[in-house]
Amino acid sequence: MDGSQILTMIERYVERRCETEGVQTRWGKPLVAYADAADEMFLRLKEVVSPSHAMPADLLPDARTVVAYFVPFDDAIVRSNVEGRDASSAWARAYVETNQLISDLNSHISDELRAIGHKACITPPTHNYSPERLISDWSHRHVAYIAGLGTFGLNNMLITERGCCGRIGTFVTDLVVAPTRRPGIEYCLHKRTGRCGKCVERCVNDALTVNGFDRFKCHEMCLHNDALHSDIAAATDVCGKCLVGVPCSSVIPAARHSD
Ligand code: B12
Ligand code: SF4
Ligand code: SF4
Repeated sequence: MDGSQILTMIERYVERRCETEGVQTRWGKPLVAYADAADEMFLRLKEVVSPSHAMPADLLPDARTVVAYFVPFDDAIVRSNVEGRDASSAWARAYVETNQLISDLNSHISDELRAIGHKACITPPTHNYSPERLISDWSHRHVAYIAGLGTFGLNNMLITERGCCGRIGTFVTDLVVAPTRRPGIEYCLHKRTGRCGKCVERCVNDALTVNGFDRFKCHEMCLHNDALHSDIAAATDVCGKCLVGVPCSSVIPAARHSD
């Protein structure tokens, strides 16, 4: 199995899920990127994220490749969350249904790899973090950054070729796949040109500023929406106002000529 076959498998799985009865969320075409499990940048996560951040070999002793994919939300879901302070119900549902999609897709990939004599270690899309520190020992977006899936925005999100409104899945395998080249530019306009900052203007709970991010204030807002959308599922701890209605929501933002 090579990289293009993994991409096809992920694309087909997402397409099928869009056609599944009872599933309301619609997704765009996923993106996939591959990192060499021995890439030295993984070691930097012990400083950048936390000393207890796992290495690929902690998850799978004979790890060779870390696969990261991004499943973008359909534009209608993104638009639904632009107005107001509360998260839209379509955004909350997309969170729940995409988490389920990623869990199921990872299990499917793991089975497919096992069938051809390979192994995969899969981790859940979220809720794998310390509730006191609000930091995970397997940060999907940092792992996805190393794999070349995108670059970090001022809003903290990984911005991909299809923007940042969507969710990230990762898994570690003993299959050897050629690594993806990391983007040569910053996708975030603020980082590239010093301008924009629309995400900061849109933050609804003073959690995001140009100088930093208060994860506890952000969590407070996510818990507010969790209570609001409890009819959808047990965990709908979302917000995402700093991801929608901004230039990097669904594309790599283009700089103006004057920038
Ligand atoms: C804990 C957590 C939360 C907490 C804490 C947030 C946080 N920023 O850590 C709370 C509950 C508040 C939260 C909120 C949200 N979350 Co959340 N969350 C996570 C979780 C479980 C772990 C994140 C983590 O440990 N980060 C590590 C810390 C240290 O990093 P950080 O705070 O992101 O800050 C780093 C970046 O700014 C980065 N950085 C900036 N520039 C650069 C440049 C370089 C070169 C490098 C290397 C790094 C770098 O460095 C900072 C420090 O390391 C992940 C799932 C997972 N297991 O990965 C999802 C995840 C990060 N969340 C996600 C989302 C979408 C959200 C929300 C929009 C809620 C929603 N769904 O509506 C908000 C957005 C908040 C925000 N603006 O950051 C997505 C992000 C998708 C994407 N495109 O990036 C993830 C990846 C889930 C998923 N599977 O897709 N989340
Ligand atoms: S809204 Fe602008 S400043 Fe914020 S992450 Fe997107 S491009 Fe960067
Ligand atoms: S998710 Fe909401 S509270 Fe958190 S930083 Fe973005 S806008 Fe602010």
